[in-house]
Amino acid sequence: MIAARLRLVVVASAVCAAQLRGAQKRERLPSQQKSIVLILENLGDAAIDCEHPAVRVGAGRAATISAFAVPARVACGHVSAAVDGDGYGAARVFPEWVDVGDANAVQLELSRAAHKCASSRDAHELGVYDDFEACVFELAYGGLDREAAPRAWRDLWSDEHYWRLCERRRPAAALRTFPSEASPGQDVDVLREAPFVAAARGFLTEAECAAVLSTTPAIANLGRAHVGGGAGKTSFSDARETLSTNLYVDWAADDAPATRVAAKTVELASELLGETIPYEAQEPINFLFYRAGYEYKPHSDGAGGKRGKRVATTLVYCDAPASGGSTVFTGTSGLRFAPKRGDLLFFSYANGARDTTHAACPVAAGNKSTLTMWHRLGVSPDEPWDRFENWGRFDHPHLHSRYRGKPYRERVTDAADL
Ligand SMILES: O=C(O)CCC(=O)C(=O)O
Repeated sequence: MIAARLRLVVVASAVCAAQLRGAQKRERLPSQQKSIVLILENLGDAAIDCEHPAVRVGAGRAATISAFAVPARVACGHVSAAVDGDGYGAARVFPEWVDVGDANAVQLELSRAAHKCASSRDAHELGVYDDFEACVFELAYGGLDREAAPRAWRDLWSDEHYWRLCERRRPAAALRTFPSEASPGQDVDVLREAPFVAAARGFLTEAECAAVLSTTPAIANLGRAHVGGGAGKTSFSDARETLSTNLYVDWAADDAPATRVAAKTVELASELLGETIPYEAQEPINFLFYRAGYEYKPHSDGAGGKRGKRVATTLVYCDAPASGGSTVFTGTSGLRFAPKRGDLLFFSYANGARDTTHAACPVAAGNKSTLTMWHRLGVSPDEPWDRFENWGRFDHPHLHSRYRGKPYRERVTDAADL
């Protein structure tokens, strides 16, 4: 029973926390300290002493977030563990070990609590709270500090609306379905008419995904995802927590797995856009890999309009998460797409970015991966995509390669051709 667990409190008043944050600006933290918000939770049945911050963890105390420099190693009683991650961390102290989680673990714990609160049956059983967030803070880790918890909720989930969109919204149903001409045997589900969003379920087989992914470096070697930083530099993005690598399509190698998959994807995207997207001279395919807790916060991919700019995106999900990790559109009406393995999602912003802000919700369990393609009109091997942006150099070895084969849709005699 949650209520019966023992909790540790590290009490830090807002004033005290603000002073400490100020102090951190002036002084460098000793290397054995981290500037994160740490939640300490005592799951043993006796009080324990924790060092740094020196605190005695008594029975029946509520867990509290401490918003100041915390040790890089938490030691409570005779157990200790390294504190992981940035921003937020949680140490669950058991009598014989400490289970340390990073910001993702805190985010998922907040979500677990929110699910309990959202269920009216549980809420009824668990009692009446001032409001939804108060309920979440009461149930997460058995009770979070009422001053610091709203900040954690805001930082990690934005707000209740976003959490509900990711976690509670019914996945979008097809408004209509039609057979694709570009991909014979493939049905397309239209999920929204304007701006247009559509899904092609089971677009790639496991074998097609495996063939493409065999060309990527080992997941362990993937760098943190980067986004265009403007002014000729590349920057890392806090908004995107994924592993990422680029796949450079060589259009001259028309039988290579990545070329075939790219051609198949571009053909479908052309059909759905109603305009012929050139195969060549596009950006590389961006492969994103998400582990539990990874996400991509709300963003837009482009605004269409001018020649050479992005007009549409396709995402092919080669791994689908067991739970969480939906792709959501956060605009006024909101839309949630819960991918299954091999599905493709298409959305257009040819007529502007309005209502195409989207996000990858945090993966709650399992892994997720996408092959993302951003489609542009008016590019060619002589005028490739990077002529139209100032995002710095991407060393695309095949940027000027040309496709000499038949268009993909003419090559396909049946769905088993790949
Ligand atoms: O992984 C997702 O669900 C969304 C990915 C995305 O938004 C992007 O690659 O631009």
